[in-house]
Amino acid sequence: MNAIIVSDLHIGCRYFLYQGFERFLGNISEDHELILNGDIIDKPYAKLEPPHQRILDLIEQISYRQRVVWVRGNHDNGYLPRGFGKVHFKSLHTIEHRLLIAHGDDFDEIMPRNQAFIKAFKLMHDLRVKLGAKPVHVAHYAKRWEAFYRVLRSNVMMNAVKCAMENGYEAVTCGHTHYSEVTQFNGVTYINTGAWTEFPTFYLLVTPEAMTLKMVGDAF
Ligand SMILES: [Mn+2]
Repeated sequence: MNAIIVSDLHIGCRYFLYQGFERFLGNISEDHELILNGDIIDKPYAKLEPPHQRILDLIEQISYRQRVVWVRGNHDNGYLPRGFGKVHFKSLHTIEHRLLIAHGDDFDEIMPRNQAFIKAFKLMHDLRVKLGAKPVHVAHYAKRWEAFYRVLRSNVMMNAVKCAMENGYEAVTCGHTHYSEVTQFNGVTYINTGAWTEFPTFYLLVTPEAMTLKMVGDAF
């Protein structure tokens, strides 16, 4: 079976790269399952600008011609629009025993326990932008805090790998950290598909032979 997996679109967020994503959707083969691995909507039920709403409409249209699975993330948990095409909403997804697909927030022991810090951090970031710094998504800014970011990333990776091992999966893919990477840990392949809020953007291509993290380039 063939599948295309993306995560962390954050539709509705000002940093969502909707133009690139619209081109990307237009190039997806019909014989591929499209898997949206969490944080697809930034804020459920917020009114969307027309170009962002158009992406949701396109996803709905695609669901009538090929299978679309939406794995919930921490931003879109509980987002179940009525009559949203044939989109399947799930909290976890799998491809045979090859790949476990989870957004990654369940593996994150750092962020939920540091809400006060995260709140202060977001506030500092907002103020920076108001004072004239180049606006970027807060996760993009957080990457400058390398030590903190490394702890966050490896925490998600290690718990994801542990879960994959315990349940007999060869590989696991997550989003959540907004940091694309492929690593091997304890014999399990961990693939993070990054986010569509900053360049470059990525998708995971699954074919019967291979799983490949691809950068979205000129082909899209
Ligand atoms: Mn996210």
